[in-house]
Amino acid sequence: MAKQDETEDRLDRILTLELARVTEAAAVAAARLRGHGDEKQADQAAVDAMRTELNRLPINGKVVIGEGERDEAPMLYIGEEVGTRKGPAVDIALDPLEGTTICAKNQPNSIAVIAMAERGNLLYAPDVYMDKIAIGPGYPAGVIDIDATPSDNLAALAKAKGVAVQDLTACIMDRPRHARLIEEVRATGAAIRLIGDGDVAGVIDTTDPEQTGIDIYIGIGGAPEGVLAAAALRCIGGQMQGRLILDTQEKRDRAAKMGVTEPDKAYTMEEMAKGDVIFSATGVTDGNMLEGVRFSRNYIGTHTVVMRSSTHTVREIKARHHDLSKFS
Ligand code: VTB
Repeated sequence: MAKQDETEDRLDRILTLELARVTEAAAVAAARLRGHGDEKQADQAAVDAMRTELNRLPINGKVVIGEGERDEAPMLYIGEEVGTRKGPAVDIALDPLEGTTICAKNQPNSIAVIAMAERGNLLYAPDVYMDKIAIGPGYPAGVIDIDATPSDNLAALAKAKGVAVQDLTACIMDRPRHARLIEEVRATGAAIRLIGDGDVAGVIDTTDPEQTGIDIYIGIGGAPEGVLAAAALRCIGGQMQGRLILDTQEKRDRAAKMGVTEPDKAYTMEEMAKGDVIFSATGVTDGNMLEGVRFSRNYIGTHTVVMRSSTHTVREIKARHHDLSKFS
C-alpha cells in the first residue's frame, strides 16, 4: 500500500500482523477435520472461520481471488466485500484451505493462505489452469523463461546456482498432463518432487531450497493459486512467470469479462501482484516450511509466515492460543 502518510503506513504494518489471525483461524478450523476424508466439510469450516476474522479487519476489502463465482460460492466469492468498510480499499486473494484433498487425507503441505494489495493490483484471474515456473531469490533476473524448454531452464538455473543439473530438484504436480514434462526433466538428470496438490506451497518451497530441498517449480496448476504464489514470491523475492490456459472460447470469454486483455500473455510475478503486497499462510498439516496445527490440552499451536513486499520482511509466528473459545 502506498505510503501516503505515516498513519497509512502504520496501518499497513499492523494489517500485516492482523492477516496472521485470519489464516490462523482458517487453519485451526480445517485442522479439526484433518484426515476425516471430507474435503468439502474441511473447506467449509476454513471458509467460515476466515470470513469471520476477515470481517473484523479495518479494511474496505474486495475478494478478487476467492472461493469461486458468486453463483457457485455463497461465501468469499469473487467480488464479495469484506472488512469493516472503514479503512483502505484493498484487493484480497485467498484460499482458506489450499489443498483440500491433502487435508482430508492428512498429508503434508495444506495451508490457509491470504494476500492483500491496494485496489487493482492483483491479477483478476479466472478459475482456469495456469502454466507456471518459479524459482526463489538470489538469482540474476531472467534465469528462467516459461517459453524455454525444461532442460534449458534447468541448465540455466544450475549454472546460476553453481551446481550440476543433477543436484537440482524440481517440484511438479503429479498429474497425467505432466507426463511429458516429467519425462523431459528426468532426462536432464534432475530430481523431481511429485506433489499431489498444493502448488502454492510448491512455489513457496523454492524460496528456501536448503530447508525444503526444492529449487524450481514447473507445471500447470490453478490460476488463482498462481496469483497467490506470485504474491508470496513478491514478498520473499524470487522469479515467477505464469500463462493462463484459455483453450476454449468459453474460458477466453470468462477471462475477458474479468479484464484479461492479452489472453496469451506470460505474466511476470510483478504483473500478477503489483505494488505493496502483504501475505500470510498458516500450516494446516505439517509441511516443508510450516508445521501443522497442534491441539494440546491447554492451547492450540499454529505456525504462520507473514510477509510484506515493501520491506521483504518475513516473519514466522509460532503462536500458542490459550483462549480456545475464539476457535470454537
Ligand atoms: C492446484 C493445487 C490445488 O488444484 O492448483 C490444482 O494447488 C490444480 O488443479 O491444491 P487440478 O487438481 O485439476 O490439477 C488443487 O490441487 C486443488 O484445488
